Amino acid sequence: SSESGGRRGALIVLEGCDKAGKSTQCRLLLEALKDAGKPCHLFAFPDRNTEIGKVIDQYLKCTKNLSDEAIHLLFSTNRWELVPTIRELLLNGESVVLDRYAFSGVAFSAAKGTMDLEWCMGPDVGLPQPDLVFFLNLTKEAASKRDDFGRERYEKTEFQEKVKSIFMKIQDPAYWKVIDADRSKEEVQKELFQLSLETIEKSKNKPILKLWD
Ligand code: Z5A
Ligand code: MG
Repeated sequence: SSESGGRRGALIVLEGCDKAGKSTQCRLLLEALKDAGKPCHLFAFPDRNTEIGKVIDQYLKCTKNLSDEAIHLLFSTNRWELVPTIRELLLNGESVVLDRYAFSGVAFSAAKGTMDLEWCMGPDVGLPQPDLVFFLNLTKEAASKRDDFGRERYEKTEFQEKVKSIFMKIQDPAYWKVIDADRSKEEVQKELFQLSLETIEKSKNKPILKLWD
């Protein structure tokens, strides 16, 4: 658009271990970017508000059962339904912060052991590729101490360890940054904010690439 001078916003994703502080940091990052005069928007996956998101919510709360393949495809569809919105914002010069993305989709499904890694990546091939992924890394001891751990379907320590090993396998150094999340909220926030500002600057004139293409 004329307002952004043809420059696009950055796509910044927060991924990581369960209870690592992704949602907390997403909110803090959005506030800090806005205060710095950077237009930005926040979305979370799963987006539990759409029709598909409501089914995902029931699955996670164990009030509904679905086959491993079916829930995997719904998580992916739940991302694709937001792609036009995300692309439009980026092209208008607004940055987009995402609380989880396709990496969670692959890691949680592949950790079940019933679907191979390549099959799991398939449905998300071609999504907008992030300019930066923060992987919030938390030790399992620290994770189990955080509030709310263990309430939903996947929140078991052993399963979470498998998930983490798959995150490590699918990381791409082109945009992946591991962050020590076992620090205070403020310390983590400072690091994410600085790195995000640099990425917003660097991404301005780059095309939006396709994930895993
Ligand atoms: N899932 C999937 O299978 N496939 C997919 O494609 C996608 C997701 C997208 C629900 O996701 C589940 O869906 C998830 C993956 C699966 N299953 N698991 N596990 P979700 O994103 O809705 O999950 P959640 O319930 O929001 O939990 P979370 O995201 O793992 O938590 P978080 O966002 O990382 O943490 P938080 O809510 O910001 O913080 C947790 C607590 O720790 C809270 O009390 C904070 O105040 C506290 N906290 C935060 N930071 C700190 C620090 N630095 N120190 C101390 N305490 C802190
Ligand atoms: Mg969260």
